[in-house]
Amino acid sequence: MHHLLKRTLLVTGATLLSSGMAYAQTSKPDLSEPPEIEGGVVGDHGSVTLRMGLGLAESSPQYISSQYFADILDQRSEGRISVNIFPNSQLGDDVQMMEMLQTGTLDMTYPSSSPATGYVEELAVFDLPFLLPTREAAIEAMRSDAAQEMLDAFDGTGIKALAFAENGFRQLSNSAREVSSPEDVAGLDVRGLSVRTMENPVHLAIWQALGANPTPMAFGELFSAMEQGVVDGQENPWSTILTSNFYEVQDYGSETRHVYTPFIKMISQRTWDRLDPEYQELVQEAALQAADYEIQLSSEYDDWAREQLEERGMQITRLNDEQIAAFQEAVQPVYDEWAPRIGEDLVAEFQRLAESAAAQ
Ligand code: TK8
Repeated sequence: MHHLLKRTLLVTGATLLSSGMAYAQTSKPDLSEPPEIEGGVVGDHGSVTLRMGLGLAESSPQYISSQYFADILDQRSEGRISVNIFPNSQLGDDVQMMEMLQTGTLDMTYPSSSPATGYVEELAVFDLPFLLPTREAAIEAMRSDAAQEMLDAFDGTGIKALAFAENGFRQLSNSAREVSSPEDVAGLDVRGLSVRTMENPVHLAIWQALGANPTPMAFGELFSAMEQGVVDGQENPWSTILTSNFYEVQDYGSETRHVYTPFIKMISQRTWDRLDPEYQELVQEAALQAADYEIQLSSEYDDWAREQLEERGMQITRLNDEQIAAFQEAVQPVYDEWAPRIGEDLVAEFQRLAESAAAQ
């Protein structure tokens, strides 16, 4: 759908809405309630206020699960531990907020694993394209011993990594053309798509292998870059494309599911070291509970967000097995380059976990 037509429809929709004639647009699906908060009240070790910076919007699974995290701490400390959440990248982007944890100017953040490979390079295993084809495989991988070793490997960086959660399956969106093949990305008689990537070398390699012109960029700059035509497209889960309003500047979506990205719930080592051991135990437990809830929310968002995007005018192309296979073949060079650098054993372990999840 041409973006001018879509913009007309949006204006029409807004007019109808203001006149009360259009249906109410809910901001999120009918989400599961968070699990009952279990566990007793911890001892009184003083009052603590934790400042947490998030990249995504208040309607995102990332924010909603962080509220649950805050509720657990509040209830089990009788209000002595409170969490102030700052969403929408208002305190900075993933890289900046991780640096703020290192200096102690921010207490917690919840970035994607991809921009954190500078701290723990093995995290790049999650960036290998099509490695984790299902949510079951991704959960097996995130809850594996190998994944825990990656969290532990943050020791000494000034960041304590508490738990993996779900950002989700990444999908391509763009404002130039429908894409259902690597040739559509590269453009045969037109230029290759300019695609924003996260600040991560494997993602850069993926889009180079597909013939795109990739541009690493902080998430907080992405909307205006697309609005101004600095980049044609980007890639994120449907729920992010919806809750960050990317559909306003992106006409086409392609269900590539090319990478499953985790989030990592993190706390500043300086903040952690100041907490009483009983508070530390509670924060760690609450982080894992919030991470499990976030995975549930994200799975509930997936298909609903795609339908919402189509209702808002995005033309979304679903890819069949042969079309996915063409993308998998085109990005094989990424494995040739990066599997040895990440560690063949770790890659093989994740492939084994993915196969065992598929067999269940
Ligand atoms: C939000 C980011 C975002 C990520 C990206 O802070 O940068 O595209 O997928 O969700 O972590």
